[in-house]
Amino acid sequence: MENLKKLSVFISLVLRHKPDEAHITLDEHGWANVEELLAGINDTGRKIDIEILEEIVRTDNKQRYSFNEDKTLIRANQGHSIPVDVELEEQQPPQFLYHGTADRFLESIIIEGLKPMSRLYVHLSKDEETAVKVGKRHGNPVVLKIRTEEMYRDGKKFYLSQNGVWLTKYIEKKYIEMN
Ligand code: HQG
Repeated sequence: MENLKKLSVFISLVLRHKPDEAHITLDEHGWANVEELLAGINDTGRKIDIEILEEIVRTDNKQRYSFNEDKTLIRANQGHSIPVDVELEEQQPPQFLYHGTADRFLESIIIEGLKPMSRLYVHLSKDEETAVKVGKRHGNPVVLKIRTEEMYRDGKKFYLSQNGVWLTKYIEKKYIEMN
């Protein structure tokens, strides 16, 4: 299990940020060739085969990855830092969505708004509990409530990833609830 987790972290690095690490490339839609990925991962000294990869995809706690229909291609559903287009459909968001962050970022967020930083989008959760978990990854968690319906009415675009994460390019500070 521990081994699967480590492999999954590595696959997430390869499919979202650094395909070079497994000596592969992604196409414009973020797809990696499964055979190339497996060979590339084995080249790094890690041990993986298609059964292990399928298990990682099936059991991932956030459903981070998808295969294409015939399982010849695989990609991360969201979270990329490299510019790929995973063909997300625009969606109307609910009235509010939540962004989990750490208290040490607040000062800067209040001045600059929420930026995607190293990723392609700002990530938002539909409930506060999930946002707390996201914030904890960075330190002492703080949850920001975002007036997403108002943003949408103002023409801002929203996308919902395959695995239920809401994405938008940038959030001006005026849409962040401050009380
Ligand atoms: C912060 C995980 C200073 C932002 C999660 C966040 C998520 C600012 C950090 C996904 C800022 C970026 C993404 C500003 C934003 N000044 N800090 N102006 N604007 N920030 O990791 O949202 O497990 O890139 O608040 O579940 O934490 O990887 O984004 O704290 O869905 O699948 O800059 O990653 O999923 O951090 O997490 P990240 P995130 P996985």
